Amino acid sequence: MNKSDAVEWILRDRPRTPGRTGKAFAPANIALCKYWGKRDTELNLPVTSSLSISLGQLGASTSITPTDSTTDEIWLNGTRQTADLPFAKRLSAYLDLFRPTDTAFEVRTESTVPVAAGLASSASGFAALALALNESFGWELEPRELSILARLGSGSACRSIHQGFVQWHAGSRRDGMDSFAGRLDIEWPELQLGVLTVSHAEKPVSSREAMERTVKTSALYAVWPDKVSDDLVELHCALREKDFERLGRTAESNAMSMHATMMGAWPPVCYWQPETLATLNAVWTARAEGLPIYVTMDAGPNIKCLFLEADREVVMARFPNLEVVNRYEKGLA
Ligand code: 2P0
Repeated sequence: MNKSDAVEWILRDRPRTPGRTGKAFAPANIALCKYWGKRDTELNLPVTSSLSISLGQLGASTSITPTDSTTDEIWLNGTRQTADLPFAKRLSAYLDLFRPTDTAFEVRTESTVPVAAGLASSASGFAALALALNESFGWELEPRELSILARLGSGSACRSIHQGFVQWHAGSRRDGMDSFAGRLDIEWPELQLGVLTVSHAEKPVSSREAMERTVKTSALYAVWPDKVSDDLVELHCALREKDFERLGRTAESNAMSMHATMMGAWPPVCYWQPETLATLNAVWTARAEGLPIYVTMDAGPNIKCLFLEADREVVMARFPNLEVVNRYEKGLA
């Protein structure tokens, strides 16, 4: 099955002509248990389930309007993205899945994720686009179906359809119709998340490529699915019992294990820079001295910290560069 077949199935009884401008917002998300490795690269079907926190008002706002032009007109943060740029190419290719012949789109995306925070990702972008398309075409799809459509753009985008704590169920069907994300019925406003930015440099290897290389060549990948199964059980217990140390330990161990699998690939993938290790050591020292703070990392050199609201002042004093994400209000705190 390819992406077009999946779209045809989901939209089988839905309108196929866009009617009006569709507008939507979707949050960025950070995984506590990572998505790392695909069982189907065409449909972005993961080997394992994953679990994330969505970032409130940090994300992407997208509007989409059908036009009678011959080419898409794509804007990102007020700047026109010409058709040769990777951002425009990837977006237009996604729109090809939905467009009737002779239809182009004007797409305007504003990202409220500060680039400096090192959180920029395709997840909120494709989730916002799927939601905006739903409005423009008048599909009235369920969140589960929207999550599947967002996944076809980028795997982790399926989690950005929801706020709060979100689980992406890996599913086992070859057509991916059971691989979608759902919101967990858990609130934990005291749980805080902040970013320590080590570098803004573009990543040397895309996460897509790194994932594929890891699955194909890393002997360590064989243990990853079992590690994820254990960590998901731990995370669910920690979330249910609001056990911060259990949550932090599991999330940190999960992220470190993911990086270990990619370092074991050939050629090795290492996103860490010298400052990454220095920052990790600073966090580990603070923790050894009694500060409850844990880290998670994605496919890049930057470090995301987990801590509790009660420790916010001490954490900020120790890490003045920490950019705290306020999941319940607009922007960075
Ligand atoms: C995650 N990452 O769970 C993991 C952790 C990066 C490290 O999801 O190829 O951009 O578009 O499905 O979603 C980044 O991968 O990859 C990602 P594609 P995506 O957040």
